[in-house]
Amino acid sequence: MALVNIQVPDIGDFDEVGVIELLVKVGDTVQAEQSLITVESDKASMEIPSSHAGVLKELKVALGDKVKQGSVIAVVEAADTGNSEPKAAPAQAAQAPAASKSEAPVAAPAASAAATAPAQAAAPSGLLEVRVPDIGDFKDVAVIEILAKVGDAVQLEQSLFTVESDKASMEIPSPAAGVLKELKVKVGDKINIGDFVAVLEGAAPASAAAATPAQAAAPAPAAQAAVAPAPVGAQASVPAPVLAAAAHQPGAAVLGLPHASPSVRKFARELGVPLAEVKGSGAKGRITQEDVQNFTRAVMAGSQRTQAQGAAPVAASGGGELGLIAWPKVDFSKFGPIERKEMGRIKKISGANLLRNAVMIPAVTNHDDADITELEAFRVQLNKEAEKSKSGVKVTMLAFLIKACVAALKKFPDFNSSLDGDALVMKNFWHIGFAADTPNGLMVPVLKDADKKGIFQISQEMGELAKKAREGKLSPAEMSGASFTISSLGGIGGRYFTPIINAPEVAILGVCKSQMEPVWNGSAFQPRLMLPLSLTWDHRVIDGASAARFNVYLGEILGDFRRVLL
Ligand code: CAO
Repeated sequence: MALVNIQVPDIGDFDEVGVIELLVKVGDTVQAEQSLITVESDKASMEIPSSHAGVLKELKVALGDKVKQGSVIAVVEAADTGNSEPKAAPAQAAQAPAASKSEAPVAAPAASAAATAPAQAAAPSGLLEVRVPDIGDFKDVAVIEILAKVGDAVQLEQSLFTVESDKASMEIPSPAAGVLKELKVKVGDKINIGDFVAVLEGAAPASAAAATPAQAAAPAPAAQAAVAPAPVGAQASVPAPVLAAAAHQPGAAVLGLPHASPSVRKFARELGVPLAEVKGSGAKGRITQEDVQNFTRAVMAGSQRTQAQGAAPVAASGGGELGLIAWPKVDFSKFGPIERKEMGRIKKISGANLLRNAVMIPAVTNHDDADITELEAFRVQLNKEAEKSKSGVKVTMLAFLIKACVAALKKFPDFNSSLDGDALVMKNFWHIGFAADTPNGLMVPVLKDADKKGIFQISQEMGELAKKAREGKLSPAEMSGASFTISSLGGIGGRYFTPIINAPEVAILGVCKSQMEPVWNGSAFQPRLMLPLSLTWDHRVIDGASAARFNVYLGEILGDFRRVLL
């Protein structure tokens, strides 16, 4: 019996990764290769295995800690040497994780893999053959989950399906944005590098791909894909499979550790769903996104309780939970003809996010009106001038609203923050998301650095982003980083509504259609163009008085736009 430090092995180019899951506790008997913790970067999640069998004496990391190669994560009182002994000598395994590369959580194949990676062939008709990228040394890996269906508009890097070997599970990403015309694999199929797995139509390979089609369309070598995020510039053209569960050994299954792909794990974490309590309906009990959604629905409906909630009846819990009755299940066909239509992927994803945000945020909405009579006249004049000069940039009210919101956010910085535990993360950037109605559902492109841009530039970029959104061509980067969001229904109609906050932001502005109204000026009613504003805010961060002040200030700027300069 000897005490052995368990260190983070070679995890490739990742400098520091966050601990997102503790899979064992002190006192547990662990197997060699059994996963102890899960770490995650923005590209991959990996389980860090124990190099030795024995009893866990100490866990040296907590959730949220950052670790890197060589960090000691646990101390194991190692069992007798024998079958359970790792292949590398203990001293080596403990001191030089890189040396035992074959036992590292993610095998890093030789760089020459890039040369052998198959190109994605672009057919002349605008069809793109999608082939399996370099997935390292894995052969005949099984498809365990299909994540997109024929007809779906898929984004660049959107995962199409998940494969799993005994060492890792990976999501195979789309090498371009486009419409999925054909999916040539089904659950249970075995695939290898280079296999022709799907056809995309209208695919727009990223710019680098256009420059050198054969090379750029080739997926990232697995060495990069597995352990190192491609440099930012290269990401768009070389989608990297996301790797996880690198050391899934039979021991893990014995322990009943949840079996799920990285995206499902992330999804579950976002919703706060304990994966260990979810019953998987996929192959070999794998937990799918739908299982997580069903679990959430069941909890919301009160028919399922998490272990954390315990088995106490809701009434006895002092009302601290959502003790809702079950969702009504009605056979509508009894009342007339019906048709069942499955919801699209974007709707499903945004639905889950909206539900979480609606349930978890104590949100309040303040309604107000802004007098935009002069501003609208100015906007009309600008558009006339643009028409004459053929500059082509059309200015809508939303561009002014973005600029006005930046001014209000600067005056009331709490509205430009995010809640992180007991702290507020104040953002010194002003990236404004705006809801866009698209054939696939609601998307929120983000206009970056709105504070540094003029009305024309904002209008132009907004038009481009909205077009991309409607065509399903927005990249993940174009949809992330917002510090505040505006949802404008002004082009459609309506008076007021209560928008749901786009977490982790803390406020959102809803805007409806302006209309002429009689407004009392102290001596007479005057016809004024009034814009209805609905500001929803997180009451944990903001209070009603600040929200009222924010709306008043916004109204003052929209009423006299020169104030934006003050
Ligand atoms: N009051 C009166 N008219 C308005 C207005 C307002 N508040 N806002 C826009 N309009 C007018 C525009 O001036 C334009 O008029 P013309 O065609 O005569 O010039 C017309 O309405 C259409 O504008 P638009 O909607 O194309 O442009 P926009 O910049 O206002 O909005 C976008 C762009 C992408 C936000 C919008 O097209 C959109 O998708 N809105 C829906 C957002 C949504 O779904 N929100 C709900 C989220 S919660 O489910």
